[in-house]
Amino acid sequence: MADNQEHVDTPESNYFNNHPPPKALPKHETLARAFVELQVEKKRRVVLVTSGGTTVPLENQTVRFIDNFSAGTRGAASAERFLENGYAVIFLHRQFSLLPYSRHYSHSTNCFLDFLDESPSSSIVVRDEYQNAMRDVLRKYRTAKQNNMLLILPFTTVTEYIFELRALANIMKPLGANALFYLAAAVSDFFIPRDRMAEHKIQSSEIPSDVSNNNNPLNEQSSSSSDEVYTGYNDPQPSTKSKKLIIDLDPVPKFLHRLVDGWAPQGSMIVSFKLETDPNLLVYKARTSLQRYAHHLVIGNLLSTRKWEVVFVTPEAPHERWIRVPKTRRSKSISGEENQIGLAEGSKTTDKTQEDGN
Ligand code: 9Z3
Repeated sequence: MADNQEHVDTPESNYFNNHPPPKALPKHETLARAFVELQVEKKRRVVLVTSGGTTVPLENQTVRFIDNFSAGTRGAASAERFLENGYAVIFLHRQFSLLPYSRHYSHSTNCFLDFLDESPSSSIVVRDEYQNAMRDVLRKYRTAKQNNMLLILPFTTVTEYIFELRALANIMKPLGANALFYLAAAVSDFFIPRDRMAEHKIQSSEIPSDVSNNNNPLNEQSSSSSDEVYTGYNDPQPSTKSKKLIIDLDPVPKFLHRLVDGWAPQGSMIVSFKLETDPNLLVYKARTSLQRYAHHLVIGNLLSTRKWEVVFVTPEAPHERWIRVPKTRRSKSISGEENQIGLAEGSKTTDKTQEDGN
């Protein structure tokens, strides 16, 4: 069976069979194939870094969508560390989220214009105090580009993300043990299946049928006396009168399982992230994920402390290792950005026990 065809009747195969692939996929596949071929020739290790949040559209012609939290800092910072450590990087990121290197100058608090000045001859120059830091970033960026070490591919929706992940894993097959998957993207757990999605913008009031018979859920799915708008429902039974939008989401099939068991090359390493907000749940959820999918490493982080501490949960002892940026290193960088754990080099580690003092 070809790796990108799903013949068996599972939630994952139904997902692929019932959703069209993203329009950009053939172009991305061509770019990725050429990139991987080059890295195989050069005997380089390749990491697929996923970064940013996936969206869940409420309408096929999307005006509204649900989003997952992620600025893309973890993914972009980690991609830089991988490049510095000799990896070629496929950076699969949410369109317009942070990118390796340019992230230092593209934050809303780090606008690149603040780093520039006009010289006496009217040329645009980098201000003196930022010269060293910017030269350093520029050199690293140029080296990565000139050596064909960085391939940047965008996604927006959760469906695009999943199609891209499967295709890229398949293209990475020739890399074998030289492939690494570093899944930092914040992936939605819920979505509206395409066959239950409104085509046009969901209306909050009823549209007369002689104006439009677009699939306004209010027109189609509810009685004219109701003020509830349903989307994602097969057969809603509205009961009260209020201006509510009620959304019915399905669980996204568990693709990590398919990545580990089939899509990823034999011998490759798979690292996933677990994001929680409740400190009591984090390690439990990370362990459960590791047991369920039997991959190599789950990196757990809490929304509120994710920039300073992460926990590595592994199948091998010590099973749980906390990595923390010491308080003294949590200063702002020259570009005003706070230090953030990328690959955690130089950070302090503790086994099992959580140290105090954050
Ligand atoms: C993470 O936990 C990332 O570390 C963050 C990074 C999204 C918190 P930022 O981009 O934040 O630096 O602002 N990613 C979550 C990965 C995720 O959604 N994992 C799935 C899950 O937890 C499984 S693959 O269920």
